[in-house]
Amino acid sequence: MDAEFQPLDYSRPTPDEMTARAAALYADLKTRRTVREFSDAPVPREVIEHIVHTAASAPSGAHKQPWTFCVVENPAIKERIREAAEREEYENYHGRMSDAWLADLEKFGTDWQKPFLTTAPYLIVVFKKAYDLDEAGNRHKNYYVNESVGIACGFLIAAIHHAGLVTVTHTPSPMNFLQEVLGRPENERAYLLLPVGLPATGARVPVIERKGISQVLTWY
Ligand code: IYR
Repeated sequence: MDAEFQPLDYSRPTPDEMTARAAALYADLKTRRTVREFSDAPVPREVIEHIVHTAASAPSGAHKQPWTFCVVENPAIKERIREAAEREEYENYHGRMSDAWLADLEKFGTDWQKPFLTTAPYLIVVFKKAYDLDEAGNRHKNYYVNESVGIACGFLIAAIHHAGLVTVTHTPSPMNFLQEVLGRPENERAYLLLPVGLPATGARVPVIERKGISQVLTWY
């Protein structure tokens, strides 16, 4: 069977337009900060829907779109997620993480307590699908699942920032409890947990520096 193609929907920018657009996106995204102090102020569902739609527009291996975005707004479910995450994080901070790791985290002031899991109006739990399950229960392989879902999460974080919201890329470890709490099917594995909302009034962030362009870019 022949593949079906259509013309690319595209308009070519001038070099000046390209430069201006690239610079404008950098100017916006460089102000993004990971925030751990959230306001409980409500955020329209519609905003979250656009953000998730943006994430789901990411490229993926063989266009399998191997992801599910679960948005939790129910306070009782947020509470259960917080309890389970804090139980795991307590163990992480009291023995499972190396001294070097704990030292690397010192400047972020993190600990096992995760109040943002109940304060933020939404928790977006991203699941990766190692394979797809059809109605008959047959497995269909997905490709480059980690790369695909990682790229989608990059889109997601950029979209959250662009909307004027904040998040923290939370990776409770292990995070299989999320599959259980949310009753996800067997082919889904939790990948990232992103609380989303407005920053708390007076929220503070650690003083950090990003690498300069010459430290991250090498021309050949
Ligand atoms: N998952 C833990 C620990 C943690 C690990 C890294 I790497 C960080 O950049 C931040 C935290 C936690 O969420 O506290």
